[in-house]
Order: sequence, then structure tokens, then C-alpha cells
Amino acid sequence: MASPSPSSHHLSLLAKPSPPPPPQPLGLRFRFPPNRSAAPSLSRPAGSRFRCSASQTGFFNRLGRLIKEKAKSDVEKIFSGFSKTRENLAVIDELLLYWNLADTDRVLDELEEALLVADFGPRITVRIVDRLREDILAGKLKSGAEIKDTLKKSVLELLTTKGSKTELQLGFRKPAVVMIVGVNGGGKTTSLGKLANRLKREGAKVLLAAGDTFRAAASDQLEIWAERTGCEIVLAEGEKPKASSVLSRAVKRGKEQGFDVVLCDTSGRLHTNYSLMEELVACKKAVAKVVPGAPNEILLVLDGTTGLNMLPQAREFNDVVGVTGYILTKLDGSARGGCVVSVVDELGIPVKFVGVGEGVEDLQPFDAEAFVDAIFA
Ligand SMILES: Nc1nc2c(ncn2[C@@H]2O[C@H](COP(=O)(O)OP(=O)(O)OP(=O)(O)O)[C@@H](O)[C@H]2O)c(=O)[nH]1
Ligand SMILES: [Mg+2]
Repeated sequence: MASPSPSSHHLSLLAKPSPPPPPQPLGLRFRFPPNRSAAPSLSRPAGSRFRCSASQTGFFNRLGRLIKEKAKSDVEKIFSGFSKTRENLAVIDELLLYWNLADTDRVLDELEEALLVADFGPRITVRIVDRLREDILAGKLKSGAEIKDTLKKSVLELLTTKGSKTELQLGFRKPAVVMIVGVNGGGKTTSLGKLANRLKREGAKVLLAAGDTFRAAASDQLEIWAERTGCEIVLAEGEKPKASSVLSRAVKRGKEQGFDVVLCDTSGRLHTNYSLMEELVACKKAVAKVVPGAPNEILLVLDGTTGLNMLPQAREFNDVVGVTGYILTKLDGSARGGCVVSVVDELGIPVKFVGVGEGVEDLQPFDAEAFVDAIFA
């Protein structure tokens, strides 16, 4: 994990107006040296080029933060992405508008149902409703508006106590390696492409690795994303290529050619298929051999339309490979946005991105506050 580096130089790069930064000492510059894309030199002593330096730590911290910061300015996008969940939960406003103490049981029953329909899951729903009931009976909440406020606070608390580290953690060694895993058709390749787009836009040099060696069309799909985002790509070679070899080759190239981030696609697999899950462990080991500490992130893609079915997937993938964050996709088409909360609560793993459409811009860094505002508008 990246250790925090001096904050002054980070702050100057966030999207806030600020005076021009003072000249910085060489070791704290953000840009990599101009020769970073130079051809690999095999004679270079191992480790001399990729050792941890303040500039790399700074770059990756900045990248993670910058992307996260953007989430706050993208609230409108998140709002439109969650429109179905919001419509679904709008019934809560109607309920609370005419709330009075004598009506508490009926209102809380209906509120409970609305949360369950939105896939908050039974455990969380009961916890939220019980807390509201206690506060109402204790006389702490005296109006519908106060009840709604406490409801929002409870959801925010659930998200921030267990899944607060929503920034990408890219470590301090070049290249940072991100593996994208998940079941078939969840949106791995699409999310990888969108993520490449974001990272590239922030100035990172990104390499894509076509680690889905299972489906013939998978590398074509990733090649289209490489073209669309202007990123280079490492493809599988030979007959029956092994995913771990492709990823290992990609990370080696990333290391030799000064890439900042290598994004690794993988085949979709059922979390119940033991041998396919083991293949992921092999992939993980293969990249760690090339860059110690890699992969920095293992992002599990979960399809928002599957609702609570995603919970066993999350548990299994986490047990086998250790998931560092979720990407929740297809929340644009789903009225089940509450699953964001249940999946964070279940394993204490943060949601890092949400997919709210099929376009290149439709991957939003997750921001708990914006999310709560979006679903309980
Ligand atoms: N509406 C919507 N569609 C999405 C989103 N993310 C992905 N999709 C669509 O979901 C479908 C599957 O996406 P892929 O990226 O190919 O999924 P995958 O997990 O890589 O699939 P496999 O490699 O076959 O396991 C595609 O049609 C995508 O356009 C999203 O956030 N919203
Ligand atoms: Mg794919």
C-alpha cells in the first residue's frame, strides 16, 4: 500500500483554485522522467529503475485522489445513474410526509419493504428500521424530515465505517497492477476500458493485458478498448495460451517500458468453479513474481442487476484471491442500488467504482455521500 507522502504537493494538484506551486525538490516531482517510455534496456541492473521513490508514491497517490475528487463533481451523473433506485425509494418521501407518531408502526413497515425491494438486504434493513423506531420512541425524531435525515445518516455510516477506502491504492512501484475479476458477463472488460480511459486522462501511461484467454472474441473486445482509449495492449500468443503467462508478459513489458499502470482483464468464471478460481491464484502469483507487491488492486466486478445474488460471489472471490475493491456495474438499469450497501457491509470491502451505463465515461468513482444523496434525493 502507498504510504502517505507530504500532503502539500498533493493539494496543489487537486481541482481547486490555487496559486502556482513553488518549485519542488527534484525527488517530489509528479512527472516521471522523460525517458520513461524509452526502449527497455536489458543491461540495466535489476531494481535500479523501479525502486520506490517519492515521485512515484506521489504520482500514484495523486492519481487515486484525483479520480476520487472527480466523483464529487460528477454528482449529476450519479444522480441520473441511480434514477430507478431513487424512483423506487421515493415512496419513503410520501410515507414520511404525513407521518405522525400514531402511525409509526405502519410507516416503518412500509419503509422496511421499500428498503428490501431496493436490495438493502434483510440484515441491514432491520438494523436501520430498528434504529429509527428506537429514536422515534425515545422522542428524538419528531418529524418526517428528521426521520429521513436519520435514515440517510444510517446508510452513510454503514458505507463509511466498513468501506471507507474508496480511492484506488496503487502502491509505490511502477507499474501499478490492477486485476479485474468476476463472473461471466458482469462488465469486467467494459469497466477495464472505462478505467483505462480515466487513468489515461489523468496522465498515466496505461497498458492493457488481454488475460481472458478463454473466449476467442475477448481479445478483440479489449483491442477495441485499447484503440478507443489510445492505450497499448499485450495479447495472448500461441495455441492454448495461459492467462498467467499473458499477465506476466504484460507486467514485464510494463516494467521494462515504464508504464504507470497495467490493467489486467481476466476470463469470466463462476465463483463455484474450483479450477477456474485456482487459475486466478496463478495469475496473481505470476504478476507478483515480476513486481513484488503486485497486483495492487484486485477489483471484483459485480453486476448490479443480480442484487443480493452477488453476495456469495463476493465471499468466494474474496476467499480465493483477496478482493481489494468492488466495481458495481449496470446500476443504471437496476432498481436495486441498495445492494451497494449490503455488499460493503457483508465483507467490509469498499466499492471503488460504479458502472452507470455502457459509454466510456460511465464509470464513476464511488463517493458514499453522493450515493446516499442520489438514492434518497
Ligand atoms: N447498462 C450497462 N451495461 C453495462 C455496464 N457495464 C457493462 N455493461 C454491458 O454488459 C455487457 C457485458 O460486458 P463485458 O464487459 O463484456 O462483461 P465481462 O464481464 O467482461 O464478460 P465476460 O468477459 O464474457 O465474462 C456488455 O454489453 C456491456 O456493454 C453498465 O455499467 N451499464
Ligand atoms: Mg470480458
